[in-house]
Amino acid sequence: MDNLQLFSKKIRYYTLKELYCMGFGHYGGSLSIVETLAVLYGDKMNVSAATKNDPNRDYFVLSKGHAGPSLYATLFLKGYFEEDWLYTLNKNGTNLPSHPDRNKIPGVDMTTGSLGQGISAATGIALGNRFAERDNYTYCIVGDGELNEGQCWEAIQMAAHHQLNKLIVFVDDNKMQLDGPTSDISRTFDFVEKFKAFGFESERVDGASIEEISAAVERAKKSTEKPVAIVLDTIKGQGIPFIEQMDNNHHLRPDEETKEAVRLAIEELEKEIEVAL
Ligand SMILES: Cc1ncc(C[n+]2csc(CCOP(=O)(O)OP(=O)(O)O)c2C)c(N)n1
Ligand SMILES: [Mg+2]
Repeated sequence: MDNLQLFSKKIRYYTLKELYCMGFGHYGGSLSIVETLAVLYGDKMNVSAATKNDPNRDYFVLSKGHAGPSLYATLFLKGYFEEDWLYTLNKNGTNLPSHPDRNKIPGVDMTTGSLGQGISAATGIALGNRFAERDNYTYCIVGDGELNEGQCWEAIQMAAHHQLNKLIVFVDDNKMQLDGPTSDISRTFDFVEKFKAFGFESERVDGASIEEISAAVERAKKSTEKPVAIVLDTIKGQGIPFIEQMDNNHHLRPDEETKEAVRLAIEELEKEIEVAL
């Protein structure tokens, strides 16, 4: 197992542990971005706990803020805070509310949770970095359902207008939103074609493939005039088969039987990580 595969396994393991400990939470959308977080924080992004306030670092905005638990697992693994924080997820007095809070959490660049606003902030951050003549990248993850929000398309249009080639947006196209398939609720049509029509470079990759995501980021970094949208073909609940197969895994409050299945999945991941080390 290579380093990024192992890193993604650890992110998935700690994400499940956090949610298991809390007793409920956003399982589906946290799990579908694990491989992307592994590629970004394990390889592509110029970030570290030691340089968290350096304005020349890369920036990251989790626009689909309800996936906070997998970002927190990643930031813990990168040394931004201690493990015990993870098990206070969403509890009274916690530093880790269910959605990212930049005033509480080291390594979080933007407070998110109100869908549509994160991608707008990411566009502003990328524009600010351009004005400051910085050479850094701004990365953002939006959800497919989130892209129903009109505000997203204002930001996308503005990013293209300003030729923000150092803005790289990932669309977590897991085809599901809060209460059903995105295609039933408000059809998104072809994201790649839509982003291209708005003035972005865009391509679709397998969002479970670390190799494909890595290669897409490398191609994105070659863009000289256009921002880039990488559309991730993902599965809501990705990597945990019994969760993938649920009709609705957006927010789970597991009963005893499901809790036991989550516990076994955590145990399984722990074994796989031990074998790989
Ligand atoms: C402005 C706003 N409206 C509604 C919500 C409630 N909400 C939270 S998650 C979600 C569904 C988002 O779907 P998607 O972007 O596809 O997320 P994912 O499938 O990755 O979980 C909704 C409607 C919100 N957080 N913000
Ligand atoms: Mg979705």
